[in-house]
Amino acid sequence: MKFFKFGIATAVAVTLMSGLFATPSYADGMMMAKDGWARSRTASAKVAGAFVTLHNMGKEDDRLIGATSKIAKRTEIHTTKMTDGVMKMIQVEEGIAIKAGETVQMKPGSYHIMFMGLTEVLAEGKEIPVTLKFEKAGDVDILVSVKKAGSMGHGGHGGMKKMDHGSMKKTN
Ligand SMILES: [Cu+2]
Repeated sequence: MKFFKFGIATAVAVTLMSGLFATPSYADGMMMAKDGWARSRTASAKVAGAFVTLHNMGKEDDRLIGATSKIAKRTEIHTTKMTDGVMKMIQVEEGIAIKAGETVQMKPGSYHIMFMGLTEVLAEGKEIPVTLKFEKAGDVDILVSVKKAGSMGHGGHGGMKKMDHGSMKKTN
């Protein structure tokens, strides 16, 4: 229903906005997903993370509630949390909230799409189709580009976090 109501405005907005980004954008209704990427993995890898930037162009808050893909047995939405000095990945059961007009950027060390039980090799240069499921916007199909292992995204912007391991001091 939303699609018909906002269809033309959305199409115009997407056309205008898509020119601003170097990589393709995908829009369905009021949710835009762009810059989907993942690190390449070796053939023996069982899991992999993927990252995408979500922009809610609508007037209503929305929520990413799940994802599906054909390259893994299960696709989950995860976040990374520091617990007792250990980085742990946790499935976000409640999904990721994207408020009206706001942007959420998934990145290493934070929110990510997790492929569990890979059935395909994530080789550099591959484009992986993933369907994102939103509470209100419904299904949004995206393509995740597989980049060289160790890649932190577009020249490191957004993904780079200060790692202080080198300067850590033991006090005891
Ligand atoms: Cu994960």
